[in-house]
Parts: sequence; C-alpha cells; structure tokens
Amino acid sequence: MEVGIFGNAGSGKSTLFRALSGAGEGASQGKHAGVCAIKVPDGRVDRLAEIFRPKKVTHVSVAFHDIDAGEPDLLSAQALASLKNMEVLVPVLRGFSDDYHPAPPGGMDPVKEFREISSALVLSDYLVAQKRIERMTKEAKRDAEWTALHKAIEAFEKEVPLREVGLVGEEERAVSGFRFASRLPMLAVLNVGEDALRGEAYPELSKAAAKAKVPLIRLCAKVEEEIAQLSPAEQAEFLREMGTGRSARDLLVRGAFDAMQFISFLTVGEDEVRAWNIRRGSTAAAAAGRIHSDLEKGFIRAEVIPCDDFLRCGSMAKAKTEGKLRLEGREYIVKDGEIVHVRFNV
Ligand SMILES: Nc1nc2c(ncn2[C@@H]2O[C@H](COP(=O)(O)OP(=O)(O)O)[C@@H](O)[C@H]2O)c(=O)[nH]1
Ligand SMILES: [Mg+2]
Repeated sequence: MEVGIFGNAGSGKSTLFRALSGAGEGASQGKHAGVCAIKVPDGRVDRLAEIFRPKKVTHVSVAFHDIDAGEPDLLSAQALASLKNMEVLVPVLRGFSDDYHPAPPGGMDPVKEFREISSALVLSDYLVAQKRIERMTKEAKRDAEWTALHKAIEAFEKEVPLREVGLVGEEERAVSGFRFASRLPMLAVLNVGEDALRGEAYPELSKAAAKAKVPLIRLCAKVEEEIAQLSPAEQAEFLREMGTGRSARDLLVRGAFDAMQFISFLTVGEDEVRAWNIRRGSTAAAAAGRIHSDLEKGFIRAEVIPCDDFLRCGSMAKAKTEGKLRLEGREYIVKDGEIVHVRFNV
C-alpha cells in the first residue's frame, strides 16, 4: 500500500517520515530516497510462523513516501503527479512552534492549511475534468464517462472531493484512468509541539476534519523521531509513559488500513506464512486472485479457518477433526484474520 505524506513546507513531513522509517524494528529503507517500506506488525503471523516454521515469513507492507511540497507552491505539478500515484494521502498540518520555528504572523492555522490542501486537490481535479468535458462536448459523446464527469464537476464546484461522490460500476471505471487526487482516501496528521500532546489542541480542526469525514491523528513528529531511535523495549516504556501506548508508525499504518477499508487474511504452509491485505467485503474468489490470477480462474473451493481457532487447535489435523475448518465457495466474504487455503484447478 502506497501512502503519500505531503503538506506545506516546514510542517514536519520529513521529521515524521524519519520517525516512520527510523532505526526501530520493522523499518527498512526502500530503493528510492524518500520512500520507506514498513512491515505491518501482526502477532498472528508471528505465531503461525512458530508453528509452521516456514522458509519465508511475509507481512503486509506499507510504503510511506515523503512528497516534497516543491516550494514556493503548496502543491507543485510534480508533487501533484506524485500524489496521484498514491493510495492514501496524509497531509501534515503544522501545529507547533518554538524558538527556532516561530509561528507565522497571525499564528498557526492548521484549519486553514487543511482547507487549502483539500481545495488544491479538488481544483486540480476540476481542471482535468473540465478539459476532458470540453473535448467530449465537441465530439457529442454521452456515455458513462460523460455522466461521471458531470457528477464530478458538479461536486468539485461545491468543493466536494470525488471520494464523496460515490461513483460506482461503469461510471467509476470510466473515470479511474484520470487518477483524480480527490478520489483518494485521506488521513490528516496534526503535528503539535511536545507540550501539546495531552489535551485537545485545535478543537476546530477536529470539527473541520470530522465534517470532511477525514480521520485526524495528533502527534508530535519530533518526539516520534526520538522514540524511533530507542530500542523496542525502551520504545514501549516511553509510549506507556506518554499515555498513548501507540507510536506514530502504528497509528499511521492502522489509519491507512482503515482508510482503505483493508482487512488481512493469511496463508500458511511449509514454504511461506503470509499476511495479505484485501478490501473489506471481498469474496473468496477475489482473495484467491490476490494470491495469483490462476487461483481465481481455477477456483474450486476455499478451506477457511479463523486464525484464533487454528491457534487453539494447534494443527490443521486437529482443526479438521473438531470441525473448525470450513469449505466455502467463490462468493464467500473473507473476514479479517482468516486462514484461507484455495483449492484450484488449472
Ligand atoms: N518543536 C518542534 N519542531 C518540529 C516538529 N516537527 C518538525 N519540527 C522542526 O521543524 C523543521 C521543519 O521540519 P521538516 O520535517 O523538515 O519539515 P518539512 O518541510 O515538512 O519536511 C525542522 O527543523 C524540524 O526539526 C515538532 O513536532 N516540534
Ligand atoms: Mg521535507
């Protein structure tokens, strides 16, 4: 899953990025500067690996991208192009000031930043949609794309992002190629000062985010960066003391998963124990396709068992005799934490 961290210059994007990619457990540097892939911690995978002792253990991975604003513009064309390749957008809003980083004249205004960022995304989509509609009008085309674009433009004119328009089926497919930025789920981060971690800083921002249906995470990037340098044991201790118990990495990974409405299912065996992400509500056939297209094409049945049930039984043989292993068809809706084994035929 690709997550884009962006926002105004000086809001703390790179500090947050370093906190996420930091020396802590589970972090690793990606191929490109400004990208880091993080394993999604999953205790179920670890416990299954202890039982199966596979050659390979694979967690779900989330890649964070530090997308530079490209000063002086809030969102340069290049930044926008990068954002469009993401699956989740994380704007970082500035809520801290100190001696080295005094508040701008008029004071800090994360609500304004949030509104400006949301508007910039909608405006950029609006221009793309307008251009396309003009061409289509000349060609007198009136298909699903035309209808979808009209709905989109109507929303954009009211500053409503595309993700709230609820295009489905043919209309959604018709406009997916434009990679509209405002279609992407958003998860906002308010970067507050060390002293403001407790208590409700900027309650107006909570309201504005709630109104826009954008989840909001409040953290202090600088403190998180320091935490990321500690050993895992020290990190746990520190987080307990801070009273949050969860690191920025946990919060953002969880938040991105929820924003995408992802769940995880698991596959097990002597070769590999692995967690896979898939959209909530996906069928067994779609889960099979996530593993390999052959598995979806040749799908016969899926053997399914909730991971907790399996761990209680301790082996597949025992799970079978206790009747915990179910056989499900193509249309079965896979649940979070289920171990799925696909029987197929090609
Ligand atoms: N006091 C304080 N300073 C911060 C915090 N986050 C970032 N900074 C500082 O603000 C400056 C800009 O941060 P940076 O992450 O480079 O911003 P970017 O332009 O968004 O990438 C740096 O000097 C950081 O140390 C914070 O939570 N508290
Ligand atoms: Mg930066």
